[in-house]
Amino acid sequence: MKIQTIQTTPFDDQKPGTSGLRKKVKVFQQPHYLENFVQSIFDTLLDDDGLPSGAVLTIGGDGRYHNRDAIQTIIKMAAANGFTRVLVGQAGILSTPAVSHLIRKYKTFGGMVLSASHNQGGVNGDFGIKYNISNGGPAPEKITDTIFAKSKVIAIYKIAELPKIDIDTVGEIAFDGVIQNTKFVVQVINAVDDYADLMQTLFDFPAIKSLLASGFKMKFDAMHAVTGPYAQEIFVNRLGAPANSLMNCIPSEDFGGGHPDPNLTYAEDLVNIMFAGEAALDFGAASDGDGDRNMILGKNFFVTPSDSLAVLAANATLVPAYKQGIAGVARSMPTSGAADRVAAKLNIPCYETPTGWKFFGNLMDAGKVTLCGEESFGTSSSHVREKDGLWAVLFWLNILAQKNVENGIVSVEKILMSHWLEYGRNVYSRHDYEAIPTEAANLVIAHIKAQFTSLVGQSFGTYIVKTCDDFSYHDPIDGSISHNQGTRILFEDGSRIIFRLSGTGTEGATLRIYLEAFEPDSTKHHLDAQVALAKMIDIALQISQLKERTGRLAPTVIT
Ligand code: G16
Repeated sequence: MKIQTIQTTPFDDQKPGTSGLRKKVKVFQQPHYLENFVQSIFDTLLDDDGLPSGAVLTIGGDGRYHNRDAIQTIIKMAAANGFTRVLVGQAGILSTPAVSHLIRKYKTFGGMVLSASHNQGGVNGDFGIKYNISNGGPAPEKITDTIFAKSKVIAIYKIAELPKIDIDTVGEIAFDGVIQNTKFVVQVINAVDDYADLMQTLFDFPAIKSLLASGFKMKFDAMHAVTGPYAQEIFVNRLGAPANSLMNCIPSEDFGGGHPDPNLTYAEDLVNIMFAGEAALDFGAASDGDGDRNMILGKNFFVTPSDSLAVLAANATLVPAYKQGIAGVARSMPTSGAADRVAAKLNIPCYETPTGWKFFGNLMDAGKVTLCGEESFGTSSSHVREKDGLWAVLFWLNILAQKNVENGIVSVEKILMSHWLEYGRNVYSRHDYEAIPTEAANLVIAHIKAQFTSLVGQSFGTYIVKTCDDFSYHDPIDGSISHNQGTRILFEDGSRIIFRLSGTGTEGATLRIYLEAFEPDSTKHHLDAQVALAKMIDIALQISQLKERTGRLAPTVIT
């Protein structure tokens, strides 16, 4: 195998965001753009102790436009940079949690995930790339900072001269290695089986199978994205759900022209099915582009991701994998405190981390937490080191199956109502203002911060501001500190308003407002969150002057 060393010049915009590098496809298609970033990753890995002999790299993506081309390039660069084997998902497809599982199961050195997650795909859409370390989780900030630093000074990249590789046929293709008498092997693996097997070890498949056979009706929406084949194997082939329990399950390069973000706005078709009054089904769920997010719906009922985490934690012992109990829970700072209440009752720790799954890795590796969750539709456990959409769906089905056996038909809504009766309700909503000019968004944040001192002690109706700050996280395991992780207005009664700029968008800035108020009174638990939070929403707009400063009169997405 011949290795080419190609001269290149740096791009100045390769700073990884909340989850890897995400840009428009057209940006990634510029000559050397992808190669520079991949080489910067490899240079970062080679910096430490170098690659161990026999290092294997897992590669897979969500099947979006540019996935196949990028995979061919990464395979050749992996060969040139000292990997001896790559594991590639068939057709280049692997969900993010499946990559995490494969890294862990086959002890590969790391993995490349090609995805812009919930962002739109297609030739005019987004592409992304993320490196995962040997624990299966996203590279921590220490590594992503180094990758960015390398990308700013890169002068060459290395790429092997290899023919176009067939990634559609399961099997192995061996090439002569860089060093004499060695081989470089491309191993194309079935994308679904290992992951489906893992799920079967965690959950009570016979109980879920009985539930689905009992007339309980569900619909899973893969949003034309990566989980389609996984859902077919798990729900239909292994759990016996009828084929019409699935929708949009054939992955497409542009996600059917849609936005593969499982929320109340972009999963509209599923939402219409689940909010069809009497005709609505018992259970609905959706996942995103790369399969790590999940949305859970009951009959005419939406479960916020924050509540979902709390319900999973409270009911974990109903699931075989967690029947001995959970070690602890972690949630991102903007996620509601519902899980904290469960943790307190279970007498287990609850950690508050910045937004981004990478912050959970250390806690899970140290055995401090079992379940983690984020308000951004992410929930998972230490079975992998990523959030896991289908895992969350199966967890809910397992809980429902178990409660049905014990009590007859128990709806998702009933589970939430009993949960709130026991713990109180952390009423929660997130308002997103997408694609606003970056400068205007920065000015809104600066305007809020300028009021940090004057706001303290101010009353807004019955709400009195207790403190304002920028959230910082001190990692209890490695001691690292992450600053500027969200601007918080905290009220005397525990209510919160948080402002944060998204780290995953590719167009202008997305400003997120997170709103939370605690409601102990069960006669008010049925209230719509927008109604219950109306005063908080007013306060957020008043403090931020968002309408005046951006000209936006309403959020793009409300969850
Ligand atoms: C990514 C991260 C999540 C994080 C989310 C926040 O999600 O993996 O851990 O919560 O971004 O996004 P933002 O910075 O836009 O608020 P995903 O599903 O896009 O990989």
